[in-house]
Amino acid sequence: MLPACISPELQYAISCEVRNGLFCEGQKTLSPWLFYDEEGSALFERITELPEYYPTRTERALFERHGAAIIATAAGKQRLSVLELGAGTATKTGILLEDVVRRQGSVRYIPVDVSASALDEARISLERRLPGVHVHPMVRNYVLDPLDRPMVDGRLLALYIGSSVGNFSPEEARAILRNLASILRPGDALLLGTDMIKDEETLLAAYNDAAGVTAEFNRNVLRRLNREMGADFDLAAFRHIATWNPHESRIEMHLQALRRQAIHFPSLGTIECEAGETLHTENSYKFTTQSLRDLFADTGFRAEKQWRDDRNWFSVTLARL
Ligand code: AVJ
Repeated sequence: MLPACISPELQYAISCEVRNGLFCEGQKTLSPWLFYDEEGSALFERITELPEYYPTRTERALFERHGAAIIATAAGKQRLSVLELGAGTATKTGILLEDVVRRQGSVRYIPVDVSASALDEARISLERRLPGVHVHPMVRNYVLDPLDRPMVDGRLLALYIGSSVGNFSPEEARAILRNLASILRPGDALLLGTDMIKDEETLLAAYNDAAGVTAEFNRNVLRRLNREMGADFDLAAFRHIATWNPHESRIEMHLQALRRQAIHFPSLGTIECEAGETLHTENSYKFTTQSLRDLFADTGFRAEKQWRDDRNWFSVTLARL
């Protein structure tokens, strides 16, 4: 493996996460944005194609069926530019951008993501497939570095889809939407995609796939810390766990130490993990009609129109200030 080539800013952000999350008393945690290095982004793409992982295909079907209506509602009689938080490879977004191009001939698209490799893929594939789409990627952690309003004419449509908001606690989600609200102007819109609470078996299967891709995705964060911080995690000494926490309405992913072990970080020191102790690597919050309503109400948005599949598994809401 080649030595990591990452910016000093990224190196510093990763180091802060490790210091705060692993060199602490109590539950050890790592933030989910750490999953998305080049390998992690590729593993996530594989997750979206798994039979058990219903969110991506359910949301895609909503875009295929209602994309024209979603874009017509967002645009009114104005021209649209599109900003996307956590765009990744923007595979589903292409469906909506195609609807925008059909209406207005071309569109300025600003995808924001922590993964430069995912954004490269987004730009290359979108510009090849949809010549009217002009892509201006921004490599950025939208939580650590709040957004500025991009230079656009006409209305801005902010996409926050794929239930990415589910990675954040109710308080953090509110902070993110308030920050987004601060860069929107009257007439602009937010399209929020949220995974809904459903039977536990379906939820658990989506994060415990039979092929073990989610387990690899989860463990990849350790490989990243080995590569980018020179840590010495033994990946085989941790197992993937996903559980449903009904009190918090969230799936939790953890990495559980199979034996007592010490992990060394050359720049930070050594941590100890007891046998059975877990590193909490992700929360994926699931929503109800009411919790979604509260989220909008608390952040100054008003839901204008909502699209759901017939099982009510996923919902896409267009909201304005
Ligand atoms: C990208 C945050 C929406 O929570 O379902 C998929 C990430 N983690 N499988 C999700 C994920 C494990 C995903 N989000």
